[in-house]
Amino acid sequence: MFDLDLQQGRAELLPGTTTETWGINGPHLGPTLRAERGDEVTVNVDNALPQATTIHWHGMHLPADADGGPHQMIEPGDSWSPSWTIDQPAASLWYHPQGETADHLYRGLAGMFLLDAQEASALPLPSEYGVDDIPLIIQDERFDDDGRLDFSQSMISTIGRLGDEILVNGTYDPYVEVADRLVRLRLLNASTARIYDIGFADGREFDLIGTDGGLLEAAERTSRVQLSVGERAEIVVELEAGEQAVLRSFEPDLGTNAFEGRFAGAEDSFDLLALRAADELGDSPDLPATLVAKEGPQESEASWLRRFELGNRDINGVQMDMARIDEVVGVGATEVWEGRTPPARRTTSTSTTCASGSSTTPESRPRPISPGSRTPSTCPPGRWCASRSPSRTTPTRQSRTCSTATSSSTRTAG
Ligand SMILES: [Cu+2]
Repeated sequence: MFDLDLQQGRAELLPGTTTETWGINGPHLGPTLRAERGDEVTVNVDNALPQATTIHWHGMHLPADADGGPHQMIEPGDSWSPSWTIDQPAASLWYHPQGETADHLYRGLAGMFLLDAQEASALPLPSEYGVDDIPLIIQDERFDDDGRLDFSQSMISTIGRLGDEILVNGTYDPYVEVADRLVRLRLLNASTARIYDIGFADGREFDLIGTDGGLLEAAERTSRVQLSVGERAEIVVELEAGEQAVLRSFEPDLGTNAFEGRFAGAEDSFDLLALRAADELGDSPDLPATLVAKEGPQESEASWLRRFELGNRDINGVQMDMARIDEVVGVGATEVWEGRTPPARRTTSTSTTCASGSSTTPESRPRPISPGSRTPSTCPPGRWCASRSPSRTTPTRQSRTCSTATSSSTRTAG
C-alpha cells in the first residue's frame, strides 16, 4: 500500500533561490515506489493541487481502470485508489501525471516505480539502492530572472518546451560519491520534450543492462544510449579508485533537418552527473554473461497487423481526440504493430513491435494508409494480417516484413 499526496511547495532548484513547485509527498518530485512480482499493490493518490490531474504508471501492465489515463482525472480535493497485481519482469518504471501532462511534469510531478522479480534479483548486479544502484530522473527546466519556472513556449520549436538548466533528481549540478567498482544507473528521461544521448565525458564504454521493458537477455557494451521522453535505460559503469567520471548528454541524433534540429535540442550537450569514486573501492562481482530470459508475446503467434504512420502531431493522419477511439485491442491476443515516421523527416526508419490484442472496430477507422506511401511488405505464410482500411472488416492476407518481437499488453504509452 502506497500513499501519494500531490501537493504544492517550494524547492531550491537553482542554488540560492526557491521556486514554486509541485511534488508528491514533498515539494518536488515523488518517492521511489518499489514492488515485487506477485505483489498486490494499492496506491492512494490524494490531489491537494489546485488543478485536476491523475497519476499514470508508465510501463506497468495493469487493468485499464487502474491505469491513470486522462479519462481518469482526480479533481482538486479528491482521491483515487487503484489496485492491481504486479505481473511482469523486473523493470525500472515511473509514474507521472496525465491530462496536462507536460505542464504538471514540468512542475515536478514524477517518480520512479521499480519492479523486482526473482530471476533478476538472483543476478549478481549492483543492487544496493542509492549506494551502487542509483535512480537518475533527468529533466530540463527554464527559469525566469526571479527563479520562477518559465512556461513560455518557443515560437520556433514544434516539439514542446526545452529547458536550458538540467536537474537530476531535482538537483542542480549534482554529484554522487561512490565506493564500489561497478555502479548501476537507472536513467529516466522525465523531460517534456528533450531527447538525450547519454554517455561519459571521457568516452568510456559501459554496459547497457536494461531498457523500458526490463533487463536484457545479456548486457550490451556501448558508449552511448539515446533516450527520448519517458524512456528508461539501466547501465553499469566501472570506476577507478579516486577518479571522477562525468555522465554527459551529447548532441542527440533527432533525425530532423539542421534547422528544425537546432530548435529541438540537436546541438545541445549537458553534463548530467559527476561520479566521484572513493580512494579505495569495494570490489563488485563481474557482470554475468547472461541476464534474464526473454518474456512476452512471440511474433510467430501474432494474428493481426496494425500500421501506424507517425506524423508531427497526428497518427495515421488524425489528431488525438478524447471523444474518439481509433483502435480497440482485446486483452490476451498477440498482434504485430508497425510504426513508421513520415518520409519527409526520415525515410528509412521502420520498427515493428508485437503487442497483445485482438479485434478492431472498422467504423472508428480514420482513413486508409495510401499504399504508395510505404514499401511493399509481406505477411508470412499461414498468418492473417490486416490493413487499416475503413471498408474492410475481415483480416486479409498482405505482404509485410517484420523484425522484432517485444512486450506490452494493456499498457498505454504517454
Ligand atoms: Cu507515460
